[in-house]
Amino acid sequence: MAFTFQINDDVVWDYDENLLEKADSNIPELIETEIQPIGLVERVPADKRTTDFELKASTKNILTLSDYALGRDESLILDLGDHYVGQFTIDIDSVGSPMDAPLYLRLKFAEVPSELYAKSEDYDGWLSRSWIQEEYVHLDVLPATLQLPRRYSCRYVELSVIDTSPKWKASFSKPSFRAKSSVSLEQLPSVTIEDDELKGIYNVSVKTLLDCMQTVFEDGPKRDRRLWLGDLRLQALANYYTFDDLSLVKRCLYLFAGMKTTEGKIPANVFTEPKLTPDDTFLFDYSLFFVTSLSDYLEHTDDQDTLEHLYPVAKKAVDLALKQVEENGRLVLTEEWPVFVDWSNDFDKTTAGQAILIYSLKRFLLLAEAVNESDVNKYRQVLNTMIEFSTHTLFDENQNQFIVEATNEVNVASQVWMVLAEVFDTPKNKKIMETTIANHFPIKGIATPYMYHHVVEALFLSDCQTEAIKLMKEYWGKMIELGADTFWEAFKPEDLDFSPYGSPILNSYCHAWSCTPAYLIGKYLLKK
Ligand code: RAM
Repeated sequence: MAFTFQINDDVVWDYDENLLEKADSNIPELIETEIQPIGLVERVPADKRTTDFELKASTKNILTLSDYALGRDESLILDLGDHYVGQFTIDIDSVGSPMDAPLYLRLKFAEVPSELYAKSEDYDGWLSRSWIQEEYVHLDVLPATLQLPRRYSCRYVELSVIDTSPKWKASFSKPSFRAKSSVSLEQLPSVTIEDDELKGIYNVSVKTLLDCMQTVFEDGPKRDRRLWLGDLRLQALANYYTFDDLSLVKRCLYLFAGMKTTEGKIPANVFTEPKLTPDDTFLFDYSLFFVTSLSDYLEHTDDQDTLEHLYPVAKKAVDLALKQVEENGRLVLTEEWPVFVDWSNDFDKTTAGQAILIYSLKRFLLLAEAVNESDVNKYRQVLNTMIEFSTHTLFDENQNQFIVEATNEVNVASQVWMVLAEVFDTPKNKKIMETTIANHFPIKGIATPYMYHHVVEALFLSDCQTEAIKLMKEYWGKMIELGADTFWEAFKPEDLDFSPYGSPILNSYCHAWSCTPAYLIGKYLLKK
């Protein structure tokens, strides 16, 4: 089932002002840090590089930046030394004869080198090209301080002079980047990770999370810069093991709870600017992740007030999802409310969807028990029927794998989500994962760290720790090998140019759902 743009303009929204007020009372104050570029870098010619993730240090010195005056078609690339999210300022002057024409300048902000190699004009994908972090500016009078109003997410800033005039050139000085986040690395607990590769992965995960933590848990500070439920669930988990910023999680839970449809459907994402607005996009699994995120939050905080306020919302969301379950326990998905699972369309997601509902129902039952829900048995019964349907109809004993009922397709996502849903016990889950490894590894056709996260967690949960660590090192480690300062939204090791959007220039390279090694390492490998 594919998912691009959804336009559901017939939706009737139910705003709960009390819940939204609670969300607002937890808006964090952002921490700002002034960053200066550490150097200048240059592109590497195509015949001298193996991937578009390569740049080389320039022979020019950042300390004498103002000496390198630029005329028509000349450019410089500033390197901030790490990935940051914030605002950019630079002083510009003219050198030479009087300034007899405006300066026409292009600034490009890139999270990774490949964005600098990509030509914006060639972009022809399905998401808006307005996400490309690029500005064209005219300056009529120099000297001037150029202070760009937009917030950027980047490591590199390219200054390209489109034109000055033959009589003068533009010279640049005092570049500065005001980085922002709701948390600081100083808040991290001190952890000892002996294995250097895992330590590197942990550090990049934490930086990814930090850069996505703004006034909400953003999915990606470059794009889409908003709160998505599927991302929130994983960020919150990683946050519990790292920054432990509970009020930001609380804020985000209240935002979703305060903006649902009248039937209780929770949107896949919400906007907070210029005012609180739910997006008319709905994903079956994401709606359920409100319930699981609330359960995770409760497990971590024991915040009974929040449970009391948000339980009715969780219950309505579950009731709505259960309307799609047949009496025999089969979940029937629809095109109007698709299940996401991964950006790949190479595999069928029906069985994974069934497992996600079981996984969520189990967590809902914990909430229901905590509030002494009178209908708790009704939910237990549906859960049992769904498990029975999964173990009898969807599990093929001969193959030792879950299938997709309509086609008999066997895919990784079905096994992984059924293991996470724990429809079988650990020894049986272990055998399922061993068969999955034997038949499907090295994995192909999975497009995101989001789905890889679930594979790794299923391995940990089924007692396959060695394989879990191996996969984490191969997948997230490969991004580091390619130069990642923060982890990416989409990454297919077998296809480095992959993008769900038609061009990698639109991909986000600091993406919430890829920060989970911090959680996986924290939960499964570090002693508490
Ligand atoms: C994209 C974003 C977001 C994700 C959704 C499904 O637009 O990358 O992170 O949750 O898709």
